[in-house]
Amino acid sequence: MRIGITCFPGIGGSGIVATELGKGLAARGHDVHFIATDMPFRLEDLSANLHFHQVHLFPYPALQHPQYDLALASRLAEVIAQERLEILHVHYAIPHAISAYLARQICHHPFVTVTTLHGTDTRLVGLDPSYRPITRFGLVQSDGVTAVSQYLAEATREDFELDRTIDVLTNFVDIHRFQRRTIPPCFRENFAHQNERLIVHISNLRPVKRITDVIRAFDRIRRRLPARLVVVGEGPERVTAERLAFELEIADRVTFTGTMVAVENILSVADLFLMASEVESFGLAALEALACETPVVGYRIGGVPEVVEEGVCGMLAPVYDVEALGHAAAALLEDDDRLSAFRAAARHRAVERFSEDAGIRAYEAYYNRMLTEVASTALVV
Ligand code: GMT
Repeated sequence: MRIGITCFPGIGGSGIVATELGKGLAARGHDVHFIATDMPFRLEDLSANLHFHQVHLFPYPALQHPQYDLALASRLAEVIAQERLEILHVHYAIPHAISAYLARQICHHPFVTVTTLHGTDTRLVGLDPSYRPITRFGLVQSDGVTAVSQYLAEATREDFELDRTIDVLTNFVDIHRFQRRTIPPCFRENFAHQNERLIVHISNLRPVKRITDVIRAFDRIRRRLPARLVVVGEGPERVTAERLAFELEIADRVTFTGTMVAVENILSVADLFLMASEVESFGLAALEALACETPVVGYRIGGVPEVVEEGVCGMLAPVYDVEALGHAAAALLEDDDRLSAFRAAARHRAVERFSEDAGIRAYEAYYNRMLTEVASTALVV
């Protein structure tokens, strides 16, 4: 198949999923074209059937704001016609589903559009009154709409009063890259002593991740057992979180690393992955942790219970209950037998339910289904 993929290229779950999908499809012989403003993060290499087409924004003072959606639509129409793409798969409904719609109006070459919802696109940004009508329109116009969890599919249908189908195609993880590796002991010693539990949090440190709850929960954990916390990622809440660690007099026990590209290394030496998101349609970082045999403790929200099997490979607490979050984590870390059972179950869950191979095959099947359905609708019309 000849497939176009559009995503936000920066570090973020939706871009990572889109990139891994594109790489996997290319490895299976499909001709894949990324169309984005920059080379997506994690798209390290291009090849004979893995291409990148840049979207250029023309800044002009009279326009006031860069017209990303329009520039993207123009570029999509060009690339689709030039490469004779059969499928255009956009990740993140807003504005990508609209740009895809516009590209179809411009381009004479027929193609099928697929929009994958990642969460904040329809649950947060797209629901704002300033964007709701256009987001709904984009969802209605897309030939196929998929969501990364059951929760997200149901919530989006409800929020936008849609009677169309939203198929669930869950995120997946590269179980070869994300597995517990043997790492030289000096790496772990950077963050914790041998007798201390090592807790890891990875996110883009946005308000929705409630990083201060992570710090407060860790404060409760370290009162019960020797432990250290590593916070990986960059974002607007970092300064507040650092200040809180200082106020709680635990700054010497918390390391902020900034962005780390090879997160599988820190996950390989971690005892626990701690998160406190108040909204999470899936939780890709949690899945990467599970794949590395690192149990997850977080709030029971959104799609997280679909990823983290409670009481088997992780523990979930009521949202905003920092006390319960800290207690669940500490109780697990205090129990060696339970912790090792959880570790084995974590890897098993990632491999059995969310392997990249199965995930890519699911999208392949979905594209084929869409091509057939759209072709038969065109015949009926
Ligand atoms: O919230 C983020 O970390 C970024 C965001 C994105 O779009 O890049 O993540 C969303 O998509 C990820 C991939 O499908 C999901 O794993 C995250 O749960 C989702 N974030 C939220 O729903 C807040």
